[in-house]
Amino acid sequence: MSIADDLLRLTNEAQQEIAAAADLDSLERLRVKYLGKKGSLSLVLRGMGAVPPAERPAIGDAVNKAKTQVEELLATAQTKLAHAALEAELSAPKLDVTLPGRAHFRGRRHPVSRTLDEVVEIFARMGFRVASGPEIELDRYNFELLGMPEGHPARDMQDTFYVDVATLPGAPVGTVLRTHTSPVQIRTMLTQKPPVRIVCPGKVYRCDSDVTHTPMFHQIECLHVERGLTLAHLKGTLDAFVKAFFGDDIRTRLRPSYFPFVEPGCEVDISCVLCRGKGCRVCKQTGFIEVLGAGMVHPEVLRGVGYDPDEVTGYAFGAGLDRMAMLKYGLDDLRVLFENDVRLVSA
Ligand code: FA5
Repeated sequence: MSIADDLLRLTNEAQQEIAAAADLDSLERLRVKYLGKKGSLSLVLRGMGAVPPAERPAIGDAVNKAKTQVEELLATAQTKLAHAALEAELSAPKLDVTLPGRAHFRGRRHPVSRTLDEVVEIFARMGFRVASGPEIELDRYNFELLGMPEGHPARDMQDTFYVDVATLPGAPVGTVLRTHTSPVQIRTMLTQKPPVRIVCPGKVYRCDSDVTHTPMFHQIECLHVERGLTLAHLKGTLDAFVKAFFGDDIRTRLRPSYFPFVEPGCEVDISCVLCRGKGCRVCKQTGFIEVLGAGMVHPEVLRGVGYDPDEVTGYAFGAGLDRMAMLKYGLDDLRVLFENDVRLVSA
């Protein structure tokens, strides 16, 4: 068989295979098969040694023509297949409306921050101003001026963290992490003449840890000193606050209790916000839950800050904001508020 016959056979074969190629990859394999270095058409040239020199130019010419012909066939097929691939991609459905939607997480403020803001707003509407004091407090303000001198048993109920003055140069002896927000009462009254009407929200610290106690927690202190205030003003303010925060059907109950800086003193219970007073596991079937300590400011405390207890009287209370957040948001363990659970801050 002559070289010319070989060329004719090869180009026919290439034409058929290229026409049948289903995709661009198959086409590339055919390009290598016919035009590659070791491809069929290149191999034809290797047989040139046996061709008489006079015929070689004509044969070379024929091989080049065959190569050009195969190249053109490949280029045409490639354009056709690329176009078809693009068409297929464009017409394939891109939007699958049956897929479940992707949730977008939005943040929101921590339950304790929300509770704090809401409580402050309620008191602002009742005419109370916001006061603040340091979290690292003097023993004198945290205990002594509140009727708890050194050795007083009531100090044990608020076992605290004492600051080691050796590691804090300049700190006076008797520096503590405040155990309650009540020292802000003292600081305010020492710098202000009556009438006084303040609330003070903030962090406090105690050596405590169980389902309803954490070593760091938040309180809001309320102090009102003016002429003619009685326990009825305390009860009325508490009622208004609790109803505004938990709902109109929530009742308050005062139980006698002891705090050295008030006389009389009381614990304040509210009807259980979960069972609305019917009795449940959280309120231990009593229908009530304790939320704060309160009382009439002790005459000795008033004297200690330079006020005349015959002129003015006052009421005060300190509520646990974390407990209130726990009740409002239905949490059953106080500690989850401080364990960085992102669900608490996702909307
Ligand atoms: C006091 O701290 C008083 N200073 C309150 C007070 C103010 C009484 C003014 C009279 C006049 P008590 O120790 O009961 O009181 O704490 C008040 C509230 O803080 C409690 O009712 C409770 O809600 C919350 N609380 C106390 N300890 C913790 C704790 N470890 N973790 C979370 N909340 C706490």
